[in-house]
Amino acid sequence: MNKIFHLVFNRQNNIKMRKHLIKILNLGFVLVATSTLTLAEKPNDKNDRTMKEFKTTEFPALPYSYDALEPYIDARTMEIHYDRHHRAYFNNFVSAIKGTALENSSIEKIFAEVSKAGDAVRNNGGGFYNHVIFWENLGKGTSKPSAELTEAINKTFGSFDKFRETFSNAAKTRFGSGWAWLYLTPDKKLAVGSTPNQDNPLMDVSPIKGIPLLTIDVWEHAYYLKYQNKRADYVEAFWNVVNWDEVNRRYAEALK
Ligand code: MN3
Repeated sequence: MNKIFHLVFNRQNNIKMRKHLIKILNLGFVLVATSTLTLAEKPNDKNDRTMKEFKTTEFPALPYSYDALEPYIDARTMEIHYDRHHRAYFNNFVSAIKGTALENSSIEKIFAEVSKAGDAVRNNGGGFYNHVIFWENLGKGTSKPSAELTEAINKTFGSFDKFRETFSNAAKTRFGSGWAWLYLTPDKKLAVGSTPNQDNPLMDVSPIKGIPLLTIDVWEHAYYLKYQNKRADYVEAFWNVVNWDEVNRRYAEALK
């Protein structure tokens, strides 16, 4: 089913069609899944669509082809990153929570108490979730920050350029492996920060806390084939392939 999804996706680069398909396919997955990962959906979940994706043992499809983000992110890197690294986190996360009470928990709840769940859940759950956010906030096109997001960015950072510089610095200066984030704090303010390894702002172990809006993976596996040690060049290239439509959607949903 994933393959069909992927094929249709490539032909129909259409957000509405995509959302519709996700709904239909998720229903299908839930019905056919032999052991469903019941990351439960509550009526007031902040990110309904994402939560639905997490209700299945199916590894989520990449929302575009491997070469879609060329030349900024090369096809070989995308293939290895998605099909090996991300898939391994997904499989290990499923194994880590199988047969435990966490199977019946939402991913947000798991992260909110991840310190109790142990390193396998923290590292693989984060590795699974962070990449889903990352793939979705990448894309090629002419999308822009919405008027609401632009206003909030200007208010918080002074200008879009200042925000971009702050976010890029967070990505460039994260020592070792990790992620940089634009996120919405619990008091509904924009903030930029970074996390080590596969941690994210939803986790109780994270010093930065909030709802992720935009992220960049700064593990070497995300850029080494094309950029080698030049993380700064990869971070600069990233701005050419930000899917602002998705960031706008996440922002609007996080504000609710
Ligand atoms: Mn990665």
